[in-house]
Amino acid sequence: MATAYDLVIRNADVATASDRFRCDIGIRDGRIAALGANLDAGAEEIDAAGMLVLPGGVDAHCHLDQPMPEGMRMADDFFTGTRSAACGGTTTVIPFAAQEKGGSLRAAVEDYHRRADGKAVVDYAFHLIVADPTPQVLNEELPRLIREGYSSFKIYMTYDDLKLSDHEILKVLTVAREHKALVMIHAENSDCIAWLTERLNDEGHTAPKYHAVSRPMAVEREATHRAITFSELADVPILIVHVSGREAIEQIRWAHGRGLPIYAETCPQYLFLSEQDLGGEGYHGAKCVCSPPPRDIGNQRAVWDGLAGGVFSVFSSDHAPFRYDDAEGKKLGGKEQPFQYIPNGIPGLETRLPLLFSGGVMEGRIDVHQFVALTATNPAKMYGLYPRKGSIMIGADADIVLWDTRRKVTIANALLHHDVDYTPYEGRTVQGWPVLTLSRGKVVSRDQAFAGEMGSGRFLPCGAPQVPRLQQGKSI
Ligand code: DUC
Ligand code: ZN
Ligand code: ZN
Repeated sequence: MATAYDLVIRNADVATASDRFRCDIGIRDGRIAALGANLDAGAEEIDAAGMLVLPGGVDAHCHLDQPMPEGMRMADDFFTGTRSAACGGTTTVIPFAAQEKGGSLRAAVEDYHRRADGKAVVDYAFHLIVADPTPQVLNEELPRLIREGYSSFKIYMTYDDLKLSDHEILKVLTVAREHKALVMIHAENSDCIAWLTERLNDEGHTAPKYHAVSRPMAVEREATHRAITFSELADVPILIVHVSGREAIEQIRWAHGRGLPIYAETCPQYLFLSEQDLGGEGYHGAKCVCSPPPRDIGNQRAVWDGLAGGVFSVFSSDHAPFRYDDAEGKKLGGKEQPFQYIPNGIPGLETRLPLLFSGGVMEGRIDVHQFVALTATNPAKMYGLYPRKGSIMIGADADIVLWDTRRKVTIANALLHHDVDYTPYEGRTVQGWPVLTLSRGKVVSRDQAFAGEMGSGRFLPCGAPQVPRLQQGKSI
């Protein structure tokens, strides 16, 4: 007998960014075909009784198999990275196709497709990284790539091989405004970091903990304010990525008070790690070296308040995977390095959702709707993937996660599915875990084990970012 659906999830307690309801979910051809009571039989059925059913997570800031400077290598490729995502309840990832200075953006995109193709196990889109905004890039490559579905790009105010001058940033923002793209900004003042680093080195301070000293909040605050000013001058919305604490938040609140369209992202490391973690025994602090660095407990609280109070639109992992005990990772060249040479970044794709669910929803700091908005719906909207991704509704892809809100898990690297040899969250117990993940109606993880298939993930061209002021698109 023909069945109405390929799969029916029965007795689902569904939460979206706005609603909570009980229903069965009928899935056909990888999409949600029906939401209702007592749906007809499916070829397969899953009973979700007792589980919370949420949209699959959208991790809009993660780095996978990104080409690195000579001698350095990211630990995760598109297979291990997206496997880890799936096991942590994330069904869409948006990593970065990075232009090299002197290179073409188009070449970076083509290279990145080769890296993803046949490997990803969940769906993926690409942000671009614009490192060399030549007239050719600004006038031809970027407009064309935006039209083809690469509608967001990151620019850096620091890192010698990536940073843009203020003048260049304004030119990139002008293109974003004209062609309706969203610019993500890494806001730290490069010259201040260089000067502080020199002083620390002169005093013989080279241990990992000095990474945080070389990048204090003032450095992030100043750059955040400057980025806001550029957005105001160019009259275009921006998104400030990986906001770490109070001082940058104050600038963003100030911008909101003036009605400026400044969006902001934060990440687990600013809620669950602190500068103390960089000061661990020996070289172990290198495991938590990322930029901006984790701050202190008071700043963690400020970030929680920002999440609860609407300062932040997006919560991403900023998964930037480097192995610890590895000559291409944190021990670059096979030895312990002065802090300024330690590869920046920490793993977090798989732990992003459980950490926020536990610390946020279970501990009452945010509600489940905010959780879904921050981790799935808002990033899908902001990066032009909604309504295909980011919610549970008829017509959307069947990217669905069953959460066991009673399950307690003590995080251990041995349980995770990335290819990194540590997690900064080792030993931390969380309550609430994604026990079943569906990507377009297919099970990709079950009970903390990978159950998907290499290469089943598809590339997603992004539409125009759904960011109000960008869509109005008036010209100067
Ligand atoms: N910025 C990122 O966005 N990710 C990793 C490191 C960094 O500085
Ligand atoms: Zn960054
Ligand atoms: Zn990043």
